[in-house]
Amino acid sequence: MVAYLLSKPNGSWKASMKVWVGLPAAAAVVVVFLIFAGVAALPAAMAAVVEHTFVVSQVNLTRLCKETLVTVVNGQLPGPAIEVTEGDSVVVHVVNRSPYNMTIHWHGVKQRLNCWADGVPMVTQCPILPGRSFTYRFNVAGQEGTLWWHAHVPCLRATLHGALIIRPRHSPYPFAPKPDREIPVVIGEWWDMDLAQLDRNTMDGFLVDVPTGSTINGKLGDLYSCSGAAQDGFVLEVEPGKTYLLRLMNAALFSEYYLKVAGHRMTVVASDANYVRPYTTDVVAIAPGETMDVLLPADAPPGRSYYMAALAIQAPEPDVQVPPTITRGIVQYRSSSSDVAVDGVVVPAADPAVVMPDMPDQHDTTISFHFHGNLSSLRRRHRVPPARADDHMLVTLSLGSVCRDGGRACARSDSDESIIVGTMNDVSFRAPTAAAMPLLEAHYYGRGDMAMAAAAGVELRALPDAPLRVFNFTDPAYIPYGPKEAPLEPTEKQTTVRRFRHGAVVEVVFQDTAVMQSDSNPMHLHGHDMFVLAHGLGNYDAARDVATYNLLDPPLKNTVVVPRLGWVAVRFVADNPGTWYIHCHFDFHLSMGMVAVFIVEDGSSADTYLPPPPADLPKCGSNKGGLYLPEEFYLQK
Ligand SMILES: *[C@@H]1O[C@H](CO)[C@@H](O)[C@H](O)[C@H]1NC(C)=O
Ligand SMILES: *[C@@H]1O[C@H](CO)[C@@H](O)[C@H](O)[C@H]1NC(C)=O
Ligand SMILES: *[C@@H]1O[C@H](CO)[C@@H](O)[C@H](O)[C@H]1NC(C)=O
Ligand SMILES: *[C@@H]1O[C@H](CO)[C@@H](O)[C@H](O)[C@H]1NC(C)=O
Ligand SMILES: [Cu+2]
Repeated sequence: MVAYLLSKPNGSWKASMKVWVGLPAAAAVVVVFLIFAGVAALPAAMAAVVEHTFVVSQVNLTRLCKETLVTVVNGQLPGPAIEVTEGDSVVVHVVNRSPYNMTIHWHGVKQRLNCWADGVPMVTQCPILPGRSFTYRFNVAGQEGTLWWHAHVPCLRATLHGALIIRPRHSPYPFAPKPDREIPVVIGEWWDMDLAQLDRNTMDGFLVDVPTGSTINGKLGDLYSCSGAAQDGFVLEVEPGKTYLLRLMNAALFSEYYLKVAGHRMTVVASDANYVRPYTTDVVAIAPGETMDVLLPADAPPGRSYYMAALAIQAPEPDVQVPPTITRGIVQYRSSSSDVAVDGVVVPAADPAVVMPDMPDQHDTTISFHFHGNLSSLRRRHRVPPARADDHMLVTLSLGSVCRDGGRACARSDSDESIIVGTMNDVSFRAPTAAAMPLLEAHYYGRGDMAMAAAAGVELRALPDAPLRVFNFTDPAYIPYGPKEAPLEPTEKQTTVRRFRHGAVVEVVFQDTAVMQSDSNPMHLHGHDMFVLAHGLGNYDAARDVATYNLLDPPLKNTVVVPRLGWVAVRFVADNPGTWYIHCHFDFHLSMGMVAVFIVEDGSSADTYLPPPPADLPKCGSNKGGLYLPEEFYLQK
C-alpha cells in the first residue's frame, strides 16, 4: 500500500493520494482507494507506488544580474525531490520539452533486474528525443537514506537534478536522536554559459571553462553580488535544542567540497544510502556523486546566526589553478528574543553578527582523505564483504591525448594538434553514440561479445585488467605538462567493456595518476554498491596494502573517492545482470572518457535473469541488429 504522489508541472496543484496495491508486487491489477493528502500512519508492510511527472524544459533564470537559459525539471532548480519508503515502486513520466536528447539516471538506485531503467544514453536506452516522453519504473528495495536523480546528459545535469529520499519502512532510524526535521541540501554550481557548449568544449580538450559560482539548494548566497545587491542564499531556520537531518548531495560538475557550519559539529550517519557508524566532525567532505546524511544539533548559543559554507577543493600547484569558489547559506535560530516576526518570516535583529566558520585551505586534500577514512558501516546493519575475490583489476585513472587528425603522430601536451582525454587503464571511452541500438539491448539480443558488438554496430574493446603503461603513477613530476609526461599521453578512443560472470566477486583497485594533473576521482558504479576496503596515498602495492583491508565493517558506497595521488581498493558482487556504467563523477572527466561499461551476465536461475525490455523503451538508430563485425574485433580475440 501506498503513497501516490502526482505533482503537476505547472505547480498549480499537487495531489497526493494513497493507493492500495494488492501484493504480490508483480500483480499489475490493483484496487485503488483515494485518501486525502497528509494522511500518515499507514500499515508498514504495504509497498506504495510513488508517481511523478517530470517536464524537462528550458527557462531563463537570472543570477548575478544576467539571464541564462537553463534546462530544468518542472521549472525548478534543484528539481523536485522524490520521497519514498523502502520497498516502494517509483513511476516517473519524463516529458522532454527541451531541445536535447534526454535520459534521467536514478543515482545509486540498484535497479535490481531492471537495468533498463538506469537512464544512460546508448548504454541502457535510446535517449528520449525532444518532444517525446518515457516512463521510468523502478523499485527502491533494500536501500535507505539519501540518493538523487540527474540527467545523464553531459554537463546538463548541472541544472537537472534533485533528491531521492528513501525512508525506512520497518524500523526507526538506527541512530539517535531522531531528527525533528529533515532538510535536503544540494551543493551545486551556477554556470552562466550554455551547458551543451560546455560539454562540446570539454570533449574538444578545451579545458578553460569554470563555474561562475557555487550554490546551496540552487542559491549563490551573499558572497556573490551584482549592482550592489547580495544574491539570495539558502536559509535554514532552527529551534534551539532540536536536531536536523541534513541530506547532503554534491551535484556539482567540477569540484569536491568542504562543508562547515560555524559553531556546530555534525554527525555523519549515512552515505550513499548506507548507514555508517556515527562519525562526529566539524567538516564534511563530499565529492560529486556522493551523498552524506548528517545530524546537525541546534546546540549553539541562540540569538545569533551561523553561516553554513561550502568551499570547492582543488589540487595545489603545480596543477593549473582556477579561481576558488565558495558559497554560504545561513543557519538562523528562531526563538531569539530580539528577532521580529513579520508575516511568519523571521527578520534577524540589526547586526546579528553572523558567524563564519573557519574554512579549511582549499588545497588541503588530506582533510577529505581522513574524512573518508573515518567512514565505516554501522555494525548493527552491516553486511560483511566476501572474504576473497574471483576477479582482480588494477585500474589507473589518468589523462592522455589523441591526435586531432585521428592519426597517431602529433604534438602532445598543450598543443592544438592533440585533444586531452580521460582514460581508464590507458584507454579513453568512446560513447556509443552512433550505435544501432543501446549496448544493453545489444547484450540482451546478442549474447556474447561478438554477437553484442554486431547487434550494436560498434566496436567493443575489453577494458584491460591492468594498466597498459606502468610507471611511477603518482610522481608529481608529470604535472602539469611537459617533456617528461608527454610520452605517457598517447591513447585511443574505444568503447571499453569488461564482462563478469554472474555472482563473481570483483576487486578493483583504482589508482590515480599524476599525468598532467592530480585531481582526485570520485568513481561511480551503477547498479551495485562497493565495499571500500582501503585507501592510501602514492602507488598501490599489493604486498603491503592488502594487509590494511578492512574486511570487518567497510562502508558501502556507490561513489568512491580515489584520493588525490592515491588509490582505493573496493570489492563488489557482480550479481545484477546488465550493462552498467562505471565512471568518474567529475563531469569534465566523464565527457573526456574516464568511463567504461561493466557487463554482468545472467545467472542460471529465473530470479537472476535480466527480464525483457519494457515495451515502451525508446527506439533509435536502425535498431535492427546484425550490422557488421568490425575487423578489429576479430584481431583482438
Ligand atoms: C529567454 O530569454 C531570451 C532573451 O530575452 C528570449 O529570447 C527567450 O525567448 C527566453 N526563453 C524562454 C524559454 O523564456
Ligand atoms: C579520522 O580522522 C582523524 C582526524 O582528521 C584522522 O587523524 C584519522 O587518521 C582518521 N582515521 C582514518 C582511519 O582515516
Ligand atoms: C615515485 O615518485 C615519488 C615522488 O617523486 C618518489 O618519492 C618515489 O620514490 C618514486 N618511486 C619510485 C619507485 O621511483
Ligand atoms: C539524439 O538521439 C537520436 C536517436 O538516438 C540520434 O539520432 C541523434 O543524433 C541524437 N542527437 C544528438 C544531438 O545527439
Ligand atoms: Cu575524474
